Amino acid sequence: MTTRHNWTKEEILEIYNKPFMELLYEAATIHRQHHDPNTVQVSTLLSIKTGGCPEDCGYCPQAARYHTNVEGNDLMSVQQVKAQALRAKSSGSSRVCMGAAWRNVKDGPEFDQVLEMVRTINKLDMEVCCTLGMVTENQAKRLAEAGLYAYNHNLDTSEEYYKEVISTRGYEDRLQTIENVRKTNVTVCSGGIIGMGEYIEDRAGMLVALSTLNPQPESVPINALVAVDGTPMEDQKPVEIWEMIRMVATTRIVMPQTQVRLSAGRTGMSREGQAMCFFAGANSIFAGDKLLTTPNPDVNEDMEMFRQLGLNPQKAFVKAPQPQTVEAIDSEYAAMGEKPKWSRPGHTIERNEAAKHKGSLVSGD
Ligand code: SAM
Ligand code: DTB
Ligand code: SF4
Repeated sequence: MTTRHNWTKEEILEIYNKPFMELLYEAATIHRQHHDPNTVQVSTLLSIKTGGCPEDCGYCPQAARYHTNVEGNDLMSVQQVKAQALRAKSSGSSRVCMGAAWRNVKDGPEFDQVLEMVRTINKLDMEVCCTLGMVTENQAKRLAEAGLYAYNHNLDTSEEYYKEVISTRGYEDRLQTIENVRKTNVTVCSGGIIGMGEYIEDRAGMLVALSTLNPQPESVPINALVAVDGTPMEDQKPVEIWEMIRMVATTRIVMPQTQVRLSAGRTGMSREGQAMCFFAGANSIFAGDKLLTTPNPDVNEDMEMFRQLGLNPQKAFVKAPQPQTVEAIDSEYAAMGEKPKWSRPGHTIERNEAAKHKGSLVSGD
């Protein structure tokens, strides 16, 4: 079967709403045609710069404006990152994903330090992924030359619902960053979150946006919202496992070649539930005792689950070759004088405003 890039919302909704057993069977069949069903890619998350983010993403504990218990940290050192990457490798991880609570990458010493982290991890023969917010074409190129394997930049939800979740940037900006990464050899990791109060139509809308990209993202993370106290979404009800399985299965069917990543929210899922997700086509996970700031299953528990299910961690670089580090000529980039024009829609989102003021009312007595 060839990969289609013209899925419609109606078609995707029809798949999502199929009788459960039909959906599972169809997804599992497609999964087996394209992947080894017993192999799961394991990626370790590392928050290299935590908290203090200027954005207003309604789900995010790292947004400075909400009153969460996240402790902000400066950028980690290259040595700290190397030590963590070695630990991750010894526990069976083939990829390290470094996250920064930034709106976008800014050229300068901090970006240079991130480039050095990328070079260092690539030299350990691990796949390196970064999620640093919006990047320009030049920045994507510099990351590629440092040896970056993947860039994570989520669409999060449908274009329509995005406006109700974030006001400090637009959907177009997200798509533009993905396009910038696509101009390099770096693979694209882009997915979203379910359980933010969206309609099923929004889930389908997000899958339309992702599956009509050509090529489709090599990796699609499906996160279940982790509702964190102090964020505008603190009261959202947890996603039911059935919804997660349906979302994974539908993603697998419309993006047969992609690695579907069972992402945030695994601490709330039973082993049986996760096994159903793997059966429905999930073939990668985020490992590590923490995601970026919230809990994740213990690494040993995950390894025990793998043993129980007969799953094997995927080796590094089986899907795409190891990137070669190219000596970057920084002056060339400086001469380009690139000035990114990221948007700032700035409309008002009631629940985001309320969350911003809530903490000050409590502590302001
Ligand atoms: N600042 C960068 C950005 O926004 O692209 C990178 C880090 S950001 C934390 C990466 C992704 O984590 C978000 O796009 C979102 O999909 C996911 N995420 C953040 N908070 C979450 C939460 N509470 N529950 C589930 N996923 C979450
Ligand atoms: C993704 O889609 N999920 C990961 C990764 N990409 C960077 C992050 C999940 C973050 C969950 C909330 C937190 O731990 O702060
Ligand atoms: Fe900042 Fe990223 Fe969190 Fe949004 S999701 S507040 S951009 S760290």
